[in-house]
Amino acid sequence: MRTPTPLTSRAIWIDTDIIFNRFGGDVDDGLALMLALDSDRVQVRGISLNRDVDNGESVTRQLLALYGRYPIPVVRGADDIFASFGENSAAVEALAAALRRERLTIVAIGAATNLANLLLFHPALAERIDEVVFCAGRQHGQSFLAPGGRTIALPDANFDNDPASMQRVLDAGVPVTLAGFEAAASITLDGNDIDRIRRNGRPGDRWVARRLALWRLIWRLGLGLDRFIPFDACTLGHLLYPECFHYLRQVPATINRRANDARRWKKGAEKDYLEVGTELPPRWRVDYAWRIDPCFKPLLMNHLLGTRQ
Ligand SMILES: [Ca+2]
Repeated sequence: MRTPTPLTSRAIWIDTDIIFNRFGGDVDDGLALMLALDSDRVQVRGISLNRDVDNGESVTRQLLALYGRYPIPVVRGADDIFASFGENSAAVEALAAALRRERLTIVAIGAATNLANLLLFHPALAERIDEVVFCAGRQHGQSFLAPGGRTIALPDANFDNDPASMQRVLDAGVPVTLAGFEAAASITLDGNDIDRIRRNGRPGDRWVARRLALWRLIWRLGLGLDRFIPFDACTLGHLLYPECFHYLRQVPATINRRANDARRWKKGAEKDYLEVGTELPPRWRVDYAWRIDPCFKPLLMNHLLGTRQ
């Protein structure tokens, strides 16, 4: 039986490489999950995991126990995203079953490995996907520099970790929105935001604030910034508050290869870049989010504090 949903609610599936509880691991998947759980604009039909799925499952269940409002299945996918294309998984089969029940929007905030496997084993289900939104991609020639921080180019991690799978998803002709670094860099969370969560009073809030404070410390040490960009939460935000986002619609997208600007994170003199630009050959066409207006930040904070409207 389906869960009753408000008329305005959109059925989504989240595919994530959540870490959240490990020092040195990005907290943004956890923030994206908190945002999704608190919003009435989406109903999360399932969460599939990729990369270090043991820890991912444990911390996802922890967050669901603290902030979930309805039951959500959590299923394990590719543990080793670098070598798992062609392997079926519980995640692939659960997502396939969910797509047979209803059309879904997929929020892909990890590598595209699970989605590529879905389309390999169940290619006919591509047409049941309304949209995939990825935290990935850039405008042609951009480097990922955090505004105000040291000039250290950050990686396009979800693309860099499994470019072939991203390519397979794009080749399948599924409608794709890229809401990655450039858009997310409009928004940061700072010490005041973390303090608000710490003082918020729900059972998990102090733990969440501690995780965010440690992640902020890593940004201070690494990039010289006392705040951080909540990437994946912004990717999810595109579905909730598109009115706060600016887009290039149906812009040509392709993969280009050139000198590797993020060698701290990915080996090799050269690497592939997933790029959009009106001047590029239209190998694919995607919607590309490039800026988020300030209206999104208080909305995001309201959801993280559980004061949703
Ligand atoms: Ca992620």
